[in-house]
Amino acid sequence: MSVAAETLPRPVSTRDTDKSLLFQPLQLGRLKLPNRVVMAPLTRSRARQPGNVPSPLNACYYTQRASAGLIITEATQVSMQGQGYAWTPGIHSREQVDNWRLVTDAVHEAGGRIFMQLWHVGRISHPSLQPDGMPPVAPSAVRPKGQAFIENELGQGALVPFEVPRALQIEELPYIVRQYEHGARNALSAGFDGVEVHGANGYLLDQFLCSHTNHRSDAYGGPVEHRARLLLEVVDAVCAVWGSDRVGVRLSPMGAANDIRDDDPLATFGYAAAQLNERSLAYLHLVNPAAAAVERGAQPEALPLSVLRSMRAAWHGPLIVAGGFDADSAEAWLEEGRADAIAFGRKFIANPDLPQRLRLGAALNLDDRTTYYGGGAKGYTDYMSLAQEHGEAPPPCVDESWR
Ligand code: 8OZ
Repeated sequence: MSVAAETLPRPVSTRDTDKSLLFQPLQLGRLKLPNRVVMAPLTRSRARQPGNVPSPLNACYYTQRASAGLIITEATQVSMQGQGYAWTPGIHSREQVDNWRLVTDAVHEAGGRIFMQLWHVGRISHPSLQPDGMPPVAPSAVRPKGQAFIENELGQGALVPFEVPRALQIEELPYIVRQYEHGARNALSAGFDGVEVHGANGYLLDQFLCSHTNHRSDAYGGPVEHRARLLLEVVDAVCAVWGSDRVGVRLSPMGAANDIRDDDPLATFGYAAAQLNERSLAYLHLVNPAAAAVERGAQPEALPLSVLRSMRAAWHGPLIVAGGFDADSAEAWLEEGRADAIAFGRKFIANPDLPQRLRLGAALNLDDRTTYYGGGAKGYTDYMSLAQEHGEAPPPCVDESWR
């Protein structure tokens, strides 16, 4: 997109954007990012049905955001068992792979870079989303507090209480690793630039990692060396497909999403960071624990930042941090060396041209929470770029027939 500078509003920020670290390039494994404004993985529940297949509308949404230093896709289930919400896309069927190819081609054509986030939800699911209506699987049979988001008989989204998951037997764990490996292979054939293993936010790998959800007494439970084993086996299997310099991992130290909790986050996440460091991955991606604490209404404690500091010390590669950043706090974190790139979620939902807006200090569109999950173009592809607001670019694609 090209916009004559004089048609744009004057920057309101006093920041010197020429010196801004957000707009310095960054080498991330094999990939060189033109800026450090990363699009965070964002569940939007708009895959085409039946089959949870990416649609041209999804391709339009990602392509609109191709100016991000890196796009990380919405969490994408590696198997039917890995699905936990209505209408999320998968990467386990031929049709899904073929249609993700349309997304990656369109993003590349627009000059962007895109990693796929590989996902297995574990217990954060519901029998209605599982093969043969089976209970969801987990490290231990511990029911999460809260509700699952499913599709009801009328085809609408509905919240229903979680049920007790089935504890995986140790003999089944190689099959879990194979699901991720299969997803990783499929992502490779779909033309992605790399993959991110979703080890955050209370899903399967986090359920194994954290003490409150993992009550196992075998080689995958108990001490942190055991609880981290599945995560590391998955990462190693995915690296064998992609090469470690095209693999990132996302963790959420001290997160509370999806009823997750760990007794000793400093030890657990310090160990995970040190083990991942040995694998020379493209990046580590953290959900800022302090932002997570604020989100759940807790006082921002001192501990979250010490967890972050200890992970930064143990992990020597590029670090992406996400969670409630604005232009100034993002810049400050980069300047202070707390992170190498910043991931933006909600701001990217409402601002397809977020890097340009941040660079110019332009006003940001506000996101509409009521259109986060499910539906079509509304609240998805109809947010305007600056160029569109100024009549310098065609209006956004909102063709509902694409669904
Ligand atoms: C919000 C709603 C549904 C899923 C995550 C994949 O927290 C998610 C998610 C977020 O990582």
